[in-house]
Amino acid sequence: MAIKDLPVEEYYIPGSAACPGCPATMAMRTVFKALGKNMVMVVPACCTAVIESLHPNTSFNIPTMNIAFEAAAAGASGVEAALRKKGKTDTTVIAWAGDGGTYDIGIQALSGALERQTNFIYICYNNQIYSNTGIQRSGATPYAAWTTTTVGGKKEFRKEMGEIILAHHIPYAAQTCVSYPEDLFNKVKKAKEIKGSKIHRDSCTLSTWLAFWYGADRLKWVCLLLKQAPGLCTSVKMKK
Ligand SMILES: Cc1ncc(C[n+]2csc(CCOP(=O)(O)OP(=O)(O)O)c2C)c(N)n1
Ligand code: SF4
Repeated sequence: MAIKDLPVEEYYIPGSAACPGCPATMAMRTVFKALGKNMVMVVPACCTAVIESLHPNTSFNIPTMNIAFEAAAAGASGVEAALRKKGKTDTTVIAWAGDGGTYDIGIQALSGALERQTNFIYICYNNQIYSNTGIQRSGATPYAAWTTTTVGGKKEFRKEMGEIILAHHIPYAAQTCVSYPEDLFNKVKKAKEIKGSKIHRDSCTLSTWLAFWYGADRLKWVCLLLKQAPGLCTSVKMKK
């Protein structure tokens, strides 16, 4: 899938409150194209809750539910259960959270949802810091990185979240980088397709986890230039 072949429909529309050039919004636009209109998005406290724009305006042309910082996976589990009860099994439920909301405060809800094999796609957009509140360190911040709470450089190594996710035995987990939009598109599309085929085959439900990395904001252009810096911007499939 080349960039010129991506669907022309736009569900990320003008009016966004993101920083100009925000990689999270570039990725979101691609994810929306991969999933199409029939989706519901659940967003905890993070930059994306601001990017959406102030009520009553919105830059998302899809139903979106905002929820507390720690509750993305729990909220998405509830939305998925409600849709299933109504027989709307063709709607994709997507939880979209930052690394703070995933590696740190949201990990309990995420682990529970994965262990229950919840039928949703969870996407962590990993800028490796708490952006929305001004560059504090998170569990995803790399060793030695500067943040406002690690002024001398972070002394700890980041969590290996991919390995934690894989330990939940979910059928698909992947990571990608915003500098590879085709890769991101294909992986999200695949995540959606796996759900469909599995449901047809044995009626089980499954969870999908995707993460993309773009480096801390001040490093994002370095990332884009280097394309693939080991440990910072990776584009490898973790498990199928
Ligand atoms: C319980 C709770 N603690 C703190 C906050 C304040 N808060 C809002 S967004 C945020 C940082 C989110 O970081 P991350 O999940 O990495 O997303 P990003 O801001 O980078 O998009 C914090 C600390 C909050 N909303 N709720
Ligand atoms: S701080 Fe970073 S993630 Fe947040 S809107 Fe700006 S560029 Fe995007």
